[in-house]
Amino acid sequence: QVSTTPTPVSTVSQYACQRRTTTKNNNKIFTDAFEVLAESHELNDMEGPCLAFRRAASVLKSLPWTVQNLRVTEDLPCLGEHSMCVIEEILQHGHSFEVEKILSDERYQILKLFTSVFGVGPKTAEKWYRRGLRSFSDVLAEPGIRLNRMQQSGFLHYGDISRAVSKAEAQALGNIIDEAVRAITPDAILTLTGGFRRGKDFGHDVDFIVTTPQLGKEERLLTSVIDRLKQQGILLYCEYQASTFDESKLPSHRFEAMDHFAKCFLILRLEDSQVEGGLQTAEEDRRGWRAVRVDLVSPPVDRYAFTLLGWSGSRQFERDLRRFARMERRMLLDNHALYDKTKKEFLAATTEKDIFAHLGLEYIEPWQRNA
Ligand code: DCP
Ligand code: MG
Repeated sequence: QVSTTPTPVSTVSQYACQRRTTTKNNNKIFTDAFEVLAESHELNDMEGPCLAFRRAASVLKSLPWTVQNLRVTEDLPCLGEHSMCVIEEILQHGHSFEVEKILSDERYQILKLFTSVFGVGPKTAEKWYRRGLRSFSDVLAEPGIRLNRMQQSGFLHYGDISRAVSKAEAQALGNIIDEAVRAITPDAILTLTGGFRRGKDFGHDVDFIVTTPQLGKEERLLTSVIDRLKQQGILLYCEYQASTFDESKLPSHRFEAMDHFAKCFLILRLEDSQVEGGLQTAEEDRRGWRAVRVDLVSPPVDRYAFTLLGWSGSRQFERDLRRFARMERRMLLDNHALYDKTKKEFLAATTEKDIFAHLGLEYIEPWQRNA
């Protein structure tokens, strides 16, 4: 029996936006290892190696088959020497010693623990670690530390919001937001985005886009929705950021920079009775509710397609869309706009398909963007 590769590896693109990646991952054993390596480099502020491992993981996620020997990986893009060594270790021993070492490293474990709190990023985690703090009780007992409002809510609702949100819970939240939005603007547009739009069964939060068909009418929408959720007594936390969107500005080069549309980061109270099939755990069942992280973003309707594409993810898919636009098309793409540097003009779009067409890319469905 000759072992052949079902898909010719030479046809795999280096850009995630030219690959179709569903939630079915045939190479989880390798991609989990790469993600640990990426995270470890991220926590050590080493952006280059971090991105290299993220790209390697993303390529393997797109394969409709499982890597069974090192030879097939030689022709795949984005797999450097280091990644190949990790694959070889896993093929030989079933796990990678380098990854095991990171996972058992105290500093890695503590930084992961601290950054798992809503509002705590790598910088803060590092600061706490350097002060000698090693647990949540250390942090909460340390006299010199002043938690901001986001971090206070992060600790307060830690158990709830560190547990995954199910599809049924996302659906229930969709109904709540829909009711609130429609009470304010009956013809408003509400779209579920983020991981759930890509067909994921679980997420760390629920992301929605809200806007109005009439340009400019969206400006007051988000604050009205927030007021209504507050009146209903289900707003446990809210950070609202007003729009700083300037349509004359060129799309941003930096991926990690957030977009400038009005948005809010919320923690909402979700009642057991609102979820089909009920809440997840015994504790929540007893209590009758759980806390959930929800993000709302509100672009003007003429930017809806860019926002939808930008917030649907995955992060790796978004990174590569922008990299592809810049490197292959001399265009700048972000959540606000697409700009052609050769023609020196903005390219309008009303649907995601328009944006793919402007970029000369085959359309990739949301559930194929799990890169
Ligand atoms: N996003 C972005 N830039 C940021 C943050 C997010 O472009 N600085 C986009 C990409 C994400 C999407 O928004 O896919 C939603 O962000 P999440 O962090 O909620 O990611 P997901 O929804 O994909 O994952 P999860 O299931 O963990 O919520
Ligand atoms: Mg999300």
